[in-house]
Amino acid sequence: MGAAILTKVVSVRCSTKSSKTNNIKTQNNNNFEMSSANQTTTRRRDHLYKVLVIGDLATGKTSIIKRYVHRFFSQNYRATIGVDFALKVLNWDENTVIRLQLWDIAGQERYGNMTRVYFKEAVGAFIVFDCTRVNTFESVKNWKADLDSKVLLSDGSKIPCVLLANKCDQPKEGIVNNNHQMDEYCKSEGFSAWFTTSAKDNINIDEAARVLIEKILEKESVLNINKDGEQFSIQEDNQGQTNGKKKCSC
Ligand SMILES: Nc1nc2c(ncn2[C@@H]2O[C@H](COP(=O)(O)OP(=O)(O)OP(=O)(O)O)[C@@H](O)[C@H]2O)c(=O)[nH]1
Ligand SMILES: [Mg+2]
Repeated sequence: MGAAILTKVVSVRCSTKSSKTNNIKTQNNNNFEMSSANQTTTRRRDHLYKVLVIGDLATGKTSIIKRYVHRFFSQNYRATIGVDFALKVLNWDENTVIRLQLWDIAGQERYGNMTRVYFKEAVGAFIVFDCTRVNTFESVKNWKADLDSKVLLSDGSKIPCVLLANKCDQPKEGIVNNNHQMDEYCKSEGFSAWFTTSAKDNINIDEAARVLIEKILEKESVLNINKDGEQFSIQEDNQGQTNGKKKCSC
């Protein structure tokens, strides 16, 4: 099995800076106490979030990930087989690093047939359709239902999911042309948000990811993550750290 294995998901590192002049150490019953005067404690937080990218064949899932992670686009179509992985590292704010482990799941997997292993510990998802092909929009409901039936947060709520209407650099077909109808659709189907995107022209991909991360952060207390340690690590096989070309055999 060549899949990257997520072992721990949250890391909190603490560093304490204290003033040399006012820092007094006293010994008390064999314990050292530090003066709290003039100390500032910085909690540095690293989050690793598993995010699924699903949707019909050739809707642009891999292209969106390549654009987001590698700032690269290719017209050539090579269907994903199984699942690929990519890691996007973001300095979210001065104390927070966010690592998005993107699971690029082949459209060939088909909703309903996807193994539950893909969903394990996922905390967010993108569902992608091709706005030039209405049939790929019609599948969105099924992808969403499959997602919601296989993964829930610890409070029983659905994981945040953002809908992407990709290839918006081309003429669009169907209700994606009507913002109001799309808003209503997303509300009724339980999407956190929707965006028209273009991997080709780099439209709205960073924005969509930012909204998904914000929604994940709002749910932080109920995420499906292993919090029994203070460090996380991604164990990968010997092929690099940020872009897995590995196929999950699970
Ligand atoms: N015009 C245009 N073409 C795109 C865009 N995104 C992807 N494509 C093209 O659409 C085709 C399919 O893209 P992929 O990213 O491989 O699609 P996928 O969803 O990963 O496909 P599977 O792995 O088979 O599920 C490729 O030829 C891409 O170049 C886009 O935003 N605009
Ligand atoms: Mg692909």
